[in-house]
Amino acid sequence: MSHAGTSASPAKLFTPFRLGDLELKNRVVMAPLTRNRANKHDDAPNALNVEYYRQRAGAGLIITEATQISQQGQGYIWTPGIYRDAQVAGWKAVTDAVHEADGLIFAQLWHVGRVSHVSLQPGNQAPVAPSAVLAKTKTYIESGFAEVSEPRALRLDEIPGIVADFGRAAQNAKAAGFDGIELHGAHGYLLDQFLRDGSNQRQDAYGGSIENRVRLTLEVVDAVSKVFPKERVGIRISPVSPANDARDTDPQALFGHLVGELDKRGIAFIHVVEGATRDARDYLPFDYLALRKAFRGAYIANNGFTRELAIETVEKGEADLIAFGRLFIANPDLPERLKLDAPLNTPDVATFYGGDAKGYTDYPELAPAERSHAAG
Ligand code: 8OZ
Repeated sequence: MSHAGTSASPAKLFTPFRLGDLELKNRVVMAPLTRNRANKHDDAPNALNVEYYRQRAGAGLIITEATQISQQGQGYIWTPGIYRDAQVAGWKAVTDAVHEADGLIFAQLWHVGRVSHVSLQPGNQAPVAPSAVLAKTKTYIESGFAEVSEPRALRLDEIPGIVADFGRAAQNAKAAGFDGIELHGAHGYLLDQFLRDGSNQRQDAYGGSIENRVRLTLEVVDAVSKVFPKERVGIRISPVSPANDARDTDPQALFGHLVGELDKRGIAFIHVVEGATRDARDYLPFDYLALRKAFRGAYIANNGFTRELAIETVEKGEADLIAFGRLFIANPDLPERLKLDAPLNTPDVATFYGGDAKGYTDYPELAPAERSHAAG
C-alpha cells in the first residue's frame, strides 16, 4: 500500500476529523502521559509544562497527563491537580499556548483510588477504594518507589462527594480554557476499581452486578456532561490491561455493557487501550471491534501503534483516531514526522517520570533540511 506522506492523496490518518463540533486537523492524538513535573509546592502546571504542551500542538488533539480532581485523588508525587486556583491558572497558561499554536486540548480527569500512599493523602489518611482490598502495585513518592498503602472502603454517603469532585474539576477545566475533558476510566484507578469485580466487593448499589459496578462511572459521566456539552466529553478504558492489579472475570460483558450505556449518553469518544499498557497489544483476547460497533461516537485506539499499523487501522475504519504515547514524548512534531515518514527520536525511559527540561522539552524537531529530505 502506498498511503505514505506527500502524494496527492495522503493517508486518512493525516486528514482532518470532525469530533463532535470540533475540527481536528489530523487523526494523531497525543495520549495522556504522566510526567511528574508540576510545581513541587502546589502541584500546579508551570512554564516548563506550558512549553512541553505548546511543542506538541501539531497533534489533532492533545489529552493532558492524568490530573487529580482532589488531593485524595492523587497517587504519585508531582502530578498536576485541577482543584486549586493556582492549578487552574497554571492550566490556563497551557491551554492558551496550545490554542495560540492552533492546537486542541482536553484535560484528563483522574482519581487514583487505592493506587496511592498515605504520604500523598490529606492528613496522611488511608487512600479510598470501592472495597478495602490492597492492590499489588507500587507508586512513587518523594523518596522513590513505594508499595501502595492499605485502602479503606468508601462509605455509601461519600460517593456523591466523589461525583461532585469530578463535576467541580470539570468546571475548573472549563475555566482553564480546555476544549473538553477525558475521564480516566482505565489502568486500575478509582473508576476502573469500581468497574471490576477483582477490586469491587461492595454489596450496595455500587457493587455486585455489572449494572451496579458501572453506576459510579455513569454518574460521573452525567455530572461532567452538565458542565461541558456531551460532545466535549470522552473516557479512557483499558478492558484487559492488568495495570495496578486490575482484574475482572468477564471484561467483554462488563465493557460491552458500559460502552452501550455511554453510547446512549452520546459522548464524544471512547479511548481504548488495547491489550496491556506498556506491554503486548494481544495480551489477552478481546473483541475491540464489538466496542467500536456498539458506540456511535469516535473510537480512539491506543497502545503500541507503529506508523504502519496506525495508517492501516484508520484506513480500514477500525478506529477514527490513534493515540500515541511514548512516540509523542520523544517527538514533539510527531504528526509531521509520521506524515513524511521521517526518522523518529528514541524516548529516554530514565527521564519519563520527574526531573526537568531534560527528556521533556529538549527533544529536537525535524530540521528544515531533514524535512525536505524526507519529503523528497
Ligand atoms: C505511569 C506512571 C504513573 C501513572 C496511567 C496515569 O497508567 C498513569 C500512570 C502511568 O494511566
